[in-house]
Amino acid sequence: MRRRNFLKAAAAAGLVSSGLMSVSGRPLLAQAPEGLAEFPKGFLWGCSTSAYQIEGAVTADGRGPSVWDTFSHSYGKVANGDTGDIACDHYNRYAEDVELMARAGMRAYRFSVAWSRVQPTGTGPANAKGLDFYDRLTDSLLARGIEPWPCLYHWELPQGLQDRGGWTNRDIAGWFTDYALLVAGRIGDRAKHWCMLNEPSVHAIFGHGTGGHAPGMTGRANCIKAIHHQNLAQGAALKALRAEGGAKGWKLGTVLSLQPVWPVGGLEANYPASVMWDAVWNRSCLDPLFKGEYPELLAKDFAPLIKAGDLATIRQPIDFLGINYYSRMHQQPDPGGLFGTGYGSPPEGTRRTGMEWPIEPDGLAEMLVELKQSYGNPPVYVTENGAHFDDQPGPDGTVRDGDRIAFIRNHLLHARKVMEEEGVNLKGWFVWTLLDNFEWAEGYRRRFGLVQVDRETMTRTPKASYHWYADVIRKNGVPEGA
Ligand code: GCO
Repeated sequence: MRRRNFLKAAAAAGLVSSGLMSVSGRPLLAQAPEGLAEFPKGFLWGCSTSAYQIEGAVTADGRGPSVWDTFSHSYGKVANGDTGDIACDHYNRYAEDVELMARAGMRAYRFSVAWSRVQPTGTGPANAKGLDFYDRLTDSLLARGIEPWPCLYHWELPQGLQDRGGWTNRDIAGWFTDYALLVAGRIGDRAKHWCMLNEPSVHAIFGHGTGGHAPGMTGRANCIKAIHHQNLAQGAALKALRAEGGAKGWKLGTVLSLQPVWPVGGLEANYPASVMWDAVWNRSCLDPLFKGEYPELLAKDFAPLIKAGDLATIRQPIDFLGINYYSRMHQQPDPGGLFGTGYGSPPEGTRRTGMEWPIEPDGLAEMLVELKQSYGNPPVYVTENGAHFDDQPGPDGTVRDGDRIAFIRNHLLHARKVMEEEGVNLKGWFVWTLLDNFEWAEGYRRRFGLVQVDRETMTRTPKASYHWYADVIRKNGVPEGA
């Protein structure tokens, strides 16, 4: 079975790395007269952010501390000692940020809700003032014709819940569901698209396995617990929201980081490591959600945690799947790694972003095809794609971030190709991200924004990529050569 998967991945890779022409030489992209790779009518264009990375105002209006407050204030955890205390001051400047999105023509905005604004210690009655912020934000988005896409959890657990074990405590499924209902009860009359979690496997791996992210827990067992309990919480919340939201027309989904995993150098010896890492990173959340089972390779890890009914709770119908894609991962054996695997190099000659992540836009196409072939071709939105490059303002103060433009452009073109050629069900695109922001353990030294933020004055200055993306939205396609 392992070998079959590998061959399938290799076939998909061949399929998508053959350039932008079909074998017959027929151009695969719809070419408008002016040379535009057009997207289908109604394709949804927007951007994504997350609360801790942009909001700041960490003690405003009764917000309680989250694990990221604790972590970023612990010595040596974040580059340069940066914290999200001020971040982009979006809490106070949200109207200006909504205006920036509107001026670019964006029609959807995925933002996350900070649980500890809503329930300062994680359980109990709602803090009305905290919810007021998301109420104001929702109204201001709708006033500019932008669909609000709230994401209920983007990694900032209330510290009060971490003190009770956080994601290693299975009671969190109930805590999360109560919280989800409070948020949906407040803005669900206007917000129709709901994302449950952001990248649960990544949160489990870095936050609970390797300890490089908040809450800084470590070990394979904690990582596995965090995966299972996030899956369970997601299932319970989906079920509860589905019961409430039928009449309100809610569209329910979740967001996973999906990155094809390849064996370093294509070597047979590295193949088991790649399959193992694929199971942890991708399939430990995909498989239980779509198939009601964990990957065979991890069955022993999960077995002690699974109680009767858990897998049925996790396997919920969803209206859409959000996928965050940045690169492939290349794995090889590493006895010191959490699952006996470790990162290795991509094929020689592969370019990299400022994060050192390989630039592999065909990996997105590969993943979209895999979702079609193995998971029933669900409606998919790319809910994050973008890049950090060390772009600096030129003498006139503007940032000409050609690398970022090329990055997003190439990912769009590869996605477009498999939409047309393979019939993958891609419905929209959310660039990561609007603003240069707090990039977790990397602090502010990494900048993914379409808009530059001056850290002293908080002045927002659109980069060249912002104007380019606005043009893509206006044309509903990627202009040739741009
Ligand atoms: C993640 C998150 C974002 C990141 C982005 C760039 O994937 O880590 O969803 O919060 O900032 O992906 O690393």
